[in-house]
Amino acid sequence: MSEAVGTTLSKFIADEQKKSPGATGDLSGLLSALITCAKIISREVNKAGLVEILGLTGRRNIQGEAVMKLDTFSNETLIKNLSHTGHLCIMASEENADPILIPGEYPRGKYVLCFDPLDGSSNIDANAPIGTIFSVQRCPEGVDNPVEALLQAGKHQVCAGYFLYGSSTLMVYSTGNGVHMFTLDPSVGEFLLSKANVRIPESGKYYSVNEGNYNYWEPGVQRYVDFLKSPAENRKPYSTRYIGSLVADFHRTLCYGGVFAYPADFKDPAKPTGKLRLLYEASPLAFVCEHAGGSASTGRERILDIQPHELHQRVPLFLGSKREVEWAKKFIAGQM
Ligand code: AHM
Ligand code: MG
Repeated sequence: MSEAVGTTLSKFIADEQKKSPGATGDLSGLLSALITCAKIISREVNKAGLVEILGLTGRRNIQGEAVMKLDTFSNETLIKNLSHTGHLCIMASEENADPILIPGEYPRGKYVLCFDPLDGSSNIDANAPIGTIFSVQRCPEGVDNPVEALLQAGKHQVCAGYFLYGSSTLMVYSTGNGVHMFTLDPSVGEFLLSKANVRIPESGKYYSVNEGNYNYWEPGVQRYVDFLKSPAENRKPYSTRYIGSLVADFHRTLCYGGVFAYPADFKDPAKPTGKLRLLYEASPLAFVCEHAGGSASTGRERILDIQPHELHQRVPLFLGSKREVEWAKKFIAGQM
């Protein structure tokens, strides 16, 4: 396989497929349909400042958050362009309360897809980077009800990744064989390989967290963040970087190392919870992060080991370089 910078994504996927004897081309077909969706979303995101597309639709999504028009557009683009492909048996989107069934007139395929169609959408009006996150699992044998197939632990993912609509549009993904990064060249309309086998640094100098929640964190998390920003162990204090767009905050963490965290908070003292969703956000990014040599944990449990019990389950998340995620676990366990 050529890993030369500039290789087209379609060739890269075809070469990857050749490495799996018995591959039917279904996953390659699904990825290629996803890539087409991302190109359409990218085009609209780039146009957003030019046309009257910004603003609230006036309805709220099932998480109770304001839904921007581009969220709806991205969600509909994915559903419309993936339902008929014959590669999927079911889908779930962060924007839909219920699973998305494949209409009866189309063939059912062997994969399950979960996605966050436009992560970070509260940043659209400020022109900050936003993205699409996806996770692919196999529909297990003997599961008659495809809804059950959605609730699988993240370690069973066969592919996960994201598209980042920033100063350029990127795709970063893994099928369990390294993490690879592609950049959309708008002049040819193709994603070109920008970096094969991306590795996250063993440690970094940035921490990325919404520190406005400090007073609602458990003491172990407070002590962890205090530790990062103090000049402990003969090192400089960590610097903070926080966009508020998970996919962009994670991408920076992947490139430079350090940690992204969205810990559980006690805003509702009876029900401490994280904010980010297991199936659409934490699990796919954990898959990418681990395959790049990093770690992903709730602070107590490996993200990829969590058996989901509901579609829109939220989890605490510590994601990034091994050293900083290990420290988080130790502070939470009271060992540091
Ligand atoms: P969403 O845009 O899909 O609702 O995602 C939630 C976003 C994440 O992108 C980001 O990490 C987080 O919410 C930021 O939350 P907060 O504003 O509480 O810091
Ligand atoms: Mg999101």
